[in-house]
Amino acid sequence: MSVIASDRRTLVVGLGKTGLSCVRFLQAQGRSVAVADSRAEPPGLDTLRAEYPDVPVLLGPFQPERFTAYSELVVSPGIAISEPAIAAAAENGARIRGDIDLFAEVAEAPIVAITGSNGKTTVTTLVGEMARAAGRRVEVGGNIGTPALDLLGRGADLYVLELSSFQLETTTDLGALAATILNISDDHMDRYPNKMAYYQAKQRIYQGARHAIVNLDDALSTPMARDTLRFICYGFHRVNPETFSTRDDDEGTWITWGLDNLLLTRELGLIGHHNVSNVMAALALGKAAGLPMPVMLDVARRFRGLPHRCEFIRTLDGVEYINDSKGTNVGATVSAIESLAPASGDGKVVLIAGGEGKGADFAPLEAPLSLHGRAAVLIGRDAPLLASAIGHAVPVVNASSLDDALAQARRLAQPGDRVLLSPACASFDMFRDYEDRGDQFRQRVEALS
Ligand code: UMA
Ligand code: ADP
Repeated sequence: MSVIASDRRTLVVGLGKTGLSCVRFLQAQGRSVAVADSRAEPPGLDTLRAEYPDVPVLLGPFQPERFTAYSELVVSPGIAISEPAIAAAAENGARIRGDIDLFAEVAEAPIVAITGSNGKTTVTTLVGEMARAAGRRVEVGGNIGTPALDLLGRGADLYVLELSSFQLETTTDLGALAATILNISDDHMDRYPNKMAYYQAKQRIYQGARHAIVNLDDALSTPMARDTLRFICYGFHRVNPETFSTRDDDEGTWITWGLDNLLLTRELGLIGHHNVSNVMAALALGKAAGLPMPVMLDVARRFRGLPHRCEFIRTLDGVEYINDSKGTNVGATVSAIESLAPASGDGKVVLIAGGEGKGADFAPLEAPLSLHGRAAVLIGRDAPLLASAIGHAVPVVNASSLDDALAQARRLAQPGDRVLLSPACASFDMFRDYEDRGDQFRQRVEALS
């Protein structure tokens, strides 16, 4: 119809938050756009029609013959670029981009860019808080919530962006002041043909960067192409110059920079070994961005973490209840179990896990559960897969609902134990999202008597 015949050359694919931000940006630049979404009623449709009644919208299944009419596609992160209609447009010579690619071209201030399988939101928030405390006009966005393009025009002197592999696969030459891959473990294996493809998408964060922040405890965080990158490294128990690390002495465990003690880990408002790693990453990113060390350390002491991430709820009958609903992949749950296993006495972890596993291999859960697990209570679609992966490590029971899971976990836990909701899975089979899952868990735990 008229869209195909027209001279509109940019197609925004996807009409969620990102799609809307792209339309606003492209229209402000005077470029005419059309929008496609495979859903009959995409979330941003009413807003789009109210703001831009003239922008054509293609709804319903993507059709290759329609997409090939455009010379540029700006694709939302929720859509795989392997979609046949997108692949057909690419084969036809169309440029395939994403919102971060548009953003990088016009960003008005340096970018600190953070990706990784786990810890992105924690580190992004920490760096944002550090920059704010240092008096910088910082804007924080990306996968964390506010689309990057919506951060433009606010007078920022620094951007801190959380970036997903989905956003990075459509981004070329980001040119960040400081970039990091915090860690790599399996995630989104339902979207990638293999681990390498997921890893390569993450590596794109280093393209054109000035500083690479490298996690010495995860070799996969090292840039594949080094070019002119300057490294700032971090990792546990290293004594290297230009490196954030840790060192034990009579007073406890210190976070260090080179030979200097900076602060004791027990001073941190965050709990868990993985969060010490996150704090070191934030300090390294902040250092690359020129933030003063005393201000950063002060924020590290005050920052108490975000809801649904190893969040302490209450102690009942000598058992602590922890909400780690954001533990949505195997790596996150492994680190939550290891970080939260009671350090002294006979205390163990009763794990509540399950949901949509996104094609992940659950085998890495076996070892930490053998060491630290009392039992596992399984919920959701992939409970049988989990049961076969961890059934030799701990006693496993199935639960039909979150209420049932909590009742069973309470029955199984002994004084000194921790009941940990860290599902290693996405939530969509039983809940609206991970926040809904965590909120429901918190409410039920608070109501226990
Ligand atoms: N969808 C369709 N058809 C379409 C377009 C989208 O079915 O035509 C579906 C997608 O498959 C997906 C959902 O709609 O299930 C949302 O996709 P989207 O790309 O429209 O999402 P936005 O609302 O634009 O939100 C996106 C990020 N979402 C995804 O990557 C799925 C948000 O990250 C991000 O906060 C926002 O941009 C702003 O940058 C969310 C997320 O879940 C929190 N991210 C994943 C994660 O953290 O694991 C990567
Ligand atoms: P992301 O934004 O990457 O999902 P979050 O900061 O929201 O990361 O943390 C999500 C979960 O990942 C946490 O609840 C915790 O279980 C786990 N996690 C956080 N930081 C790390 C880390 N550095 N290494 C491993 N797991 C982590």
